[in-house]
Amino acid sequence: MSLAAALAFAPQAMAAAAAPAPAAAAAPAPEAPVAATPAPAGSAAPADAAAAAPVDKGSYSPMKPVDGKGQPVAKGWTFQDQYSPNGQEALRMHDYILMPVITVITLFVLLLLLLVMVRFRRSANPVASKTSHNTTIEIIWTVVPVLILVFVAVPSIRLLAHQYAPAPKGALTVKATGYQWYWGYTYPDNGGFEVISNILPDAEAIKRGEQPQLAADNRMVVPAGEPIRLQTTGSDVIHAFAVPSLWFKLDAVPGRINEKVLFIKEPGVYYGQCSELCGARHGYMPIVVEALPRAKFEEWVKAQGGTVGAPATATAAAAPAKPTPAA
Ligand SMILES: [Cu+2]
Repeated sequence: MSLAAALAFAPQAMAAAAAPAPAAAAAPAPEAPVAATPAPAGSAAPADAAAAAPVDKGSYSPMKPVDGKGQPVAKGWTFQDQYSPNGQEALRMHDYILMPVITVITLFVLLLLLLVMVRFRRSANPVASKTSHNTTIEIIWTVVPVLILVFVAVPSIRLLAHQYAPAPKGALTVKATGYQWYWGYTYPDNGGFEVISNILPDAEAIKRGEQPQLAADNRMVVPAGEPIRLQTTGSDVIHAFAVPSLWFKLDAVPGRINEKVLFIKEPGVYYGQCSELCGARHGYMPIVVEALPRAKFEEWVKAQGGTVGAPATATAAAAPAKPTPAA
């Protein structure tokens, strides 16, 4: 039960974190050199990323987000709509298994409590019973909870297994690197270029029709409808790559690569945030994933100066082609 509960509640906490930031936080911290232009000011940015930055505007323009899709909604109190198979499975489990079970048990216990308080209060029941054992009821209250736990464990373990299924051979690899305090997205299968992604100032985000605090100057663009091998790492401290509407959350740890399959069912813009307290501007390194049809994704890759169609061999070996910031 605790396993399933942990699975179900972690993203909920994220959804809460994604809720509108307090007004006080609305203004970007003054000392932060957030790059408003595509070319990041951060000196930590690898040189080749800066070279790849001048984007060919003719072939790609950022997709407009759809209200309520891939982002928090005003007064939202439950999970965001899910756009990955795992997310949909998990949401079904939450809605149709966990919540009903929790509700029924809670009401049942409340009922028993009320019954005891009313029927067995001292004035109504002056002489207390001395009964201390009842085999039948003891068997029932042992067996029934066991059955409930088994009933919950089956879909829970199945979901867990789906979430950790490895990426199929030939899946596109994308590496998300957490920096203090922005994200870098590397495409080892497409020439190894890196896109640096900084938060947009609130005014600019609103101008572009995006939610303030969640918009970024450059997005992690990926193809929709296919499994992506998403790897995460950190260059300085631990960050976490998390997108609630894609049921995706994975720590980005310096010195190691974490890996999980990201499958986005349909094109769209999906927003997330760094979800591991990583320092002063932890709250200002949003994640924006843009899923495009395969052909449009390839256009975007070419506009970044990347390559398309090369055999996806030696993808792992492609990663260390340039010095990794992680010591
Ligand atoms: Cu972070």
